[in-house]
Amino acid sequence: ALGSNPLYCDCSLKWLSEWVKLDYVEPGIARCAEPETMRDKLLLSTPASYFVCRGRVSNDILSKCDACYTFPCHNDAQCHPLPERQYECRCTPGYHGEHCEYMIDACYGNPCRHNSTCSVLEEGRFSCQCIPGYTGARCESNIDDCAENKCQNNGTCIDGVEMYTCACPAGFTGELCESKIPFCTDTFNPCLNGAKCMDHFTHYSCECAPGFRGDNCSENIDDCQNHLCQNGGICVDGINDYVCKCPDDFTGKFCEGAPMVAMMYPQTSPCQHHECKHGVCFQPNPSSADYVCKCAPGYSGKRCEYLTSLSFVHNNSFVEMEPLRTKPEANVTIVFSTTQQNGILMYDGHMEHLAVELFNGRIRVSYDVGNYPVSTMYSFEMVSDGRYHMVELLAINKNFTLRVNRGLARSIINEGSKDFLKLSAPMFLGGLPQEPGQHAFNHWHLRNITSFKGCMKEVWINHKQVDFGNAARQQKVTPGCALLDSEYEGEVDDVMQETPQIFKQVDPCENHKCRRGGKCVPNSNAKDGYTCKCKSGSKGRFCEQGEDITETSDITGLSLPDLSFAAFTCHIELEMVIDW
Ligand SMILES: [Ca+2]
Ligand SMILES: [Ca+2]
Repeated sequence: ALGSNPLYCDCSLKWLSEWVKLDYVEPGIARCAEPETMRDKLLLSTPASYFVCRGRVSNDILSKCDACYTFPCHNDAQCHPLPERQYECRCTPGYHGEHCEYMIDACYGNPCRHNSTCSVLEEGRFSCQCIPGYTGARCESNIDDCAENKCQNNGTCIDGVEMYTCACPAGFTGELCESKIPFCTDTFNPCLNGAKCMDHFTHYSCECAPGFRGDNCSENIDDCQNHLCQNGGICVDGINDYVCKCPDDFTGKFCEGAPMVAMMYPQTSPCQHHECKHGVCFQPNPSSADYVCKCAPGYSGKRCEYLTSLSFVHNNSFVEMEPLRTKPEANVTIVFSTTQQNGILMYDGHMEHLAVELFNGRIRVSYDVGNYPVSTMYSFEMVSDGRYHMVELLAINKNFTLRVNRGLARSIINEGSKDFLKLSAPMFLGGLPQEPGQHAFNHWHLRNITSFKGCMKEVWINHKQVDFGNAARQQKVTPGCALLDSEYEGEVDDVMQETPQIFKQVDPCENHKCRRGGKCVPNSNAKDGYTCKCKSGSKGRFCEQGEDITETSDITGLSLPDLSFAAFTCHIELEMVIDW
């Protein structure tokens, strides 16, 4: 209805007023809302003469029905009304803009950069009034605020607009890079799970607690990867450990204790109270009281109580042992397997040292009892083929002897006034912790400080097999050689039964035919695999020609005693190789 509209009762509504009164079309609620003088007056009862214009009518009212009424277009532009009280200005040549208010001149489209203001100078010319921070004819240049910057600690200045910022080098922060990031303090220690945070000035690193890994040691290593849970036991990962959740009545750490045992065998069954520490009890003959322990990978001994094989699985794996005893001699034998070309096998010392590592697939030894310069040697044998190799190391005073795969022994002598290697630092196998590792690397004791990656099947130190269970520290190692065993299964079986057998090499001088005291010298190019070095007065392939001389008994053939390495070295002439 008409009455519900707010009516603007200006002077042009006289017709409406009259029309309403004529036929009572609108019963009476239609009233004026505007202008103020007419407010609330009823259309029906207000005399028609009130709805007549008095004085000048404002443009607002006049333009209500004609958007162009007020001539909004400038510079002689034509105005065209559009629906909904809109309009359009059609500019005369030379002008532009919504209302044709701008001249098309040298500043058209603003040639000045960076929001600066363009001013027309004369025909075809203009000038730019730059906003602060810019310069140049078109304000195109950002003024170099870095000319006198105050960035500290080698921070890089980045130019801005009337300002600059400093890009800080690693380890620094602050507007001017004035503050050192306080690594490893309470406010900045991202290392998790009990890891040790280390401040390296420009960055930090985390030395994870056993069982964790990741940059910030956030990841709990899945210890169930090679679990030993049996009989359907479910492995539950822990921290550097796991537990087996056994089904039914199975018992034992690995659920190896079957409920059947109790039923099948009398209470006296030896496996009821077995003493297998890291293994499973096995009764070969049910009628007998004997039992054997079937050891978990890496463990050996009658009760599987010794941890004798270890896999080094990470490039910072290592095992820490007590310092190597070097008097009267130090004798270390390592049986290992790896496919890596480089890696630390063992290290002991600080300045004086014994370092043994893999370097480009060979064994490298660095030996320094304190007599400058250091003595080094490399094995002839290549050992990074994934097969098992034995390296025997013998340090007697200044002499160091290396033998690989029971082949030829070779020695170096660290000649000088110092008599023997005095060691007080822990001996490390397979790798080194960060700090001694860096020291050894910086002093060229090692060519590479990455850990040995592979398996040490057996380690003997001074004629005693190493039980890694007694190691002072183990980092990122796992029991056994499981990873390698799957790859070289048959071979490993041989090794497990008769370790020395696989190292047996045919010695070319065994049963040699050198006569008249001639010395047998292995020579792979010779027909017999050796040549005879004849004593003066004799000659020939086997020194068989010449004057009759008495053969001496001390130059017999080289039979290799298997057990004593020391004895072995006495029997052959050591080839001295000094590696400068
Ligand atoms: Ca600037
Ligand atoms: Ca875990």
